[in-house]
Amino acid sequence: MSTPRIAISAPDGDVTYEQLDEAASRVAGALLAGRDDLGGARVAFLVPPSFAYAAVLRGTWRAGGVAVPLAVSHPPAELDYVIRDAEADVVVAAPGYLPALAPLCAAAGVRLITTDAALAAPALTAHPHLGAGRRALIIYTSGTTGRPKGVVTTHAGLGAQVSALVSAWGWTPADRILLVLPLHHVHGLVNGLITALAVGGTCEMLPAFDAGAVWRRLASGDITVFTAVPTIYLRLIAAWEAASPDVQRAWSAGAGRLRLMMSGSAALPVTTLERWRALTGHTLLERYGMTELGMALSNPLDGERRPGSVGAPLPGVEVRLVRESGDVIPDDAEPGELEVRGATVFLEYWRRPEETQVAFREGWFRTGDVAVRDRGAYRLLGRTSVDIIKTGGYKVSALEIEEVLRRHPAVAECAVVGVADAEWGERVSAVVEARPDAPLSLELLQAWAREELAPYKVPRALRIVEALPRNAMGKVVKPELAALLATAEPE
Ligand code: MLC
Ligand code: AMP
Repeated sequence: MSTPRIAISAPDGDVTYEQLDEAASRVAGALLAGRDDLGGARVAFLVPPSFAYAAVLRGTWRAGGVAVPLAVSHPPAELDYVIRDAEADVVVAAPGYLPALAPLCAAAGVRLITTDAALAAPALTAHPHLGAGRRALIIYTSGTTGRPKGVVTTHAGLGAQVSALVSAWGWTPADRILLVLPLHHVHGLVNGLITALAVGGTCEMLPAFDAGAVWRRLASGDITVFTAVPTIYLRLIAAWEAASPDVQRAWSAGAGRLRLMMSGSAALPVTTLERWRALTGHTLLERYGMTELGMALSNPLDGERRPGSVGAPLPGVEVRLVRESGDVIPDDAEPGELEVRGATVFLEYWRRPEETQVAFREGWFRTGDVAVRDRGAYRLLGRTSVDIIKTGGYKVSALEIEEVLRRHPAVAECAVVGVADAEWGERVSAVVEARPDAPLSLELLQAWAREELAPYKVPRALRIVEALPRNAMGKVVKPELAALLATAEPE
């Protein structure tokens, strides 16, 4: 008799596909609470990386619900925003998060259940029919218009995203991915968890990123696939350099046995790619994606992986480059905005029809990323908006942070930008016009912002100025701020 396949290996145990299936049916039963079909009701859930997380995700779908993963790193203000914006029908929480969520759910009038209760419910026996066009997932992402928006993907869209990855990256049931990324974004959730489960592989989850723990697991010989953001590779390189020569040898040899190591969510510096190759023998496979698209461009599994390039369109994905005028760019070498079309593209921004409409041009999704094509492969050059920051692989809206800072009593006006940073890619930085008679320091402002914002959105560098640089129209000139902040030490 063959040993049953392990679906999830996580801090709360190793579970087989059969056990996961049974657990998902219990969660579905708890969510439905006697109804036949959730009919697209939103199920928000705050669950750390675990078997319970996968059971809630699958249980939500089995019951006909739309999964809205909440971020374990977010303070109550951001959780409250998502629960309300998504108009969640129910919130499922790991028991440790009850104290934070109970008051929010009570105030919003939303049902709150624990993962323990959901996993102990009687298993559902009859499932609602799930048409592929039904909404499956809402992931919140920042944009250039204030507060985060919910990106809605259907079951068909998710299926197309996963199929593209399985065929491009050669996923098989023999794969075991080591997952250390947060599960409220597509990199960890779709590329990691959902794809591994879709092929019948194993998803091994660590509770959070820890460089030593990751190296030990990479060196174990059990792992076949690893994916991370550039900041994580830098942390792993730093840990390797601090280790003894024996440990270094063991780690390098073990990591060299994986079949695939990938980087994405932010630009991979060529120096990081080269250092990683020297340590492990792997040329990281860099790819480009977005919450609205899943993955769109990728270097090849077999064949030349070009440093500094994000490769060619994945199967089923069409891309084009467009001038500001809207003309499509026919040739290599001329940069333009990257636009994407295909079955992987999201359905809509949740309850934001106007923002959904302007995000598309002639049926093509406008990414806001500027790229150039070179012999069939694409290189990213930047973004069309200075108000989008990528830090540690997280997308952050400068405008959202400015709105929060402006509420501080000592802040007369402020402007937030991303400043290039070796560790984080970009670092969230602020220039503030302080009120003349009010005391202000980085610590005070950070403490203030931490109440409202996730840690990666809190400004790390600050300049206090008498007047922000403005143009003749009175608009703050952000490029000038970047130069000012580039020389500023954290205060
Ligand atoms: C955290 N800190 C930061 C920071 N984030 N400082 C500056 N800039 C940032 N961005 C600070 C914290 O406040 C804290 O400071 C200290 O660093 C440690 O915080 P932490 O939360 O414990 O950070 P850490 O665990 O070290 O996290 C680093 C990380 C994490 C790289 C593991 O950022 C991460 O998991 N990033 C992945 C994001 C991701 O998955 N993105 C995918 C989006 S999908 P103090 O002072 O309190 O000690 C997407 C599409 C695609 O982009 O293409 O994939
Ligand atoms: P998100 O909205 O969090 O899904 O982030 C998507 C954004 O991440 C894209 O629009 C790009 O700006 C950025 N991104 C993703 N992959 C890469 C990459 N390989 N290189 C540079 N930027 C990337």
